[in-house]
Amino acid sequence: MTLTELNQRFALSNHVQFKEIADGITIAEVSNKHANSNITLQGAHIATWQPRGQEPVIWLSPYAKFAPGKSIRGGVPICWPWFGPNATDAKLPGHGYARTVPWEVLETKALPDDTTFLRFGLVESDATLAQWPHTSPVQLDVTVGKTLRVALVTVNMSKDALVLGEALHTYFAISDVAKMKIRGLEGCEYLDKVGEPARRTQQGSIEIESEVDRVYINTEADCIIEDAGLKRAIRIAKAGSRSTVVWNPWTEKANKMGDFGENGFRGMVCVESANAFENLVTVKPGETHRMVVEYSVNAI
Ligand code: TA6
Repeated sequence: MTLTELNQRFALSNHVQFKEIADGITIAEVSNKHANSNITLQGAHIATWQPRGQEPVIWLSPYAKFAPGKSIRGGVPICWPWFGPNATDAKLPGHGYARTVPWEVLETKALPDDTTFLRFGLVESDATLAQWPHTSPVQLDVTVGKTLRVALVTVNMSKDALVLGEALHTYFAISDVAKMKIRGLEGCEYLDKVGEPARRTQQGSIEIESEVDRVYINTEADCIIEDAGLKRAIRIAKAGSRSTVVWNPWTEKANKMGDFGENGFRGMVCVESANAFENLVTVKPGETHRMVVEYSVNAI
């Protein structure tokens, strides 16, 4: 669909407009009385979300690349249909392909409370079927308001049960990593991926003073990022997700990645609502699986 057709079919005055921001990269620019958000059609990737009167809640690297087939550093990358390396083929892309392929807009609407609803569907192609030979349409429903609501919905239309890994790999903007703590995972078991993989139990809230890469398992509780610097708490409430990933690359890894900028890692933390490792989801033929996450912000 051309940009003109996209705007004719799906633009909504005072809510949604489509723009091309780089060669081959189109965004839905969402703006309503509650918040602003930009979502790229590639990856159905929420790049920004800023409720009115707030600093941005979602972190986007100033060095993020917007190019066909490339993942974006920051925002809400969708990891699907696997999380991390592919279990059987190391050549397949880490975190699946959903974040780097085109998605189409299926619906936009202004809701009565003046929030904005958008539905995206991943466009299946020979390239996606070569990596995941199953008929399993996946959609992303996004409601932009004072709260950001995101639902990743997978339908298994194939004859076999599917084993799915997934995450909303959300990057949060924080004042400084030294000034925040994460609550909600106290007492949970996690797989520690820094150094020799190990299994540990979380004691107290999470404070970050070096590289952190952890998959907390069997956890459905809300997480709260308490940011003393910005005097706000970001709440992450979820359903259909039993893992939570906490990640900050710290200096060396961030420098190697090349798209964080100097000390960029200090202003972000990923708290990812996921289904990974022993929490992979089995979706039976004909079944629908939903992972739904709501982000909100309160002053502290
Ligand atoms: O979710 C944490 C993680 O899996 C880390 O291991 C980390 O390297 C990362 O995601 C970022 O991955 P990416 O492929 O986006 O560079």
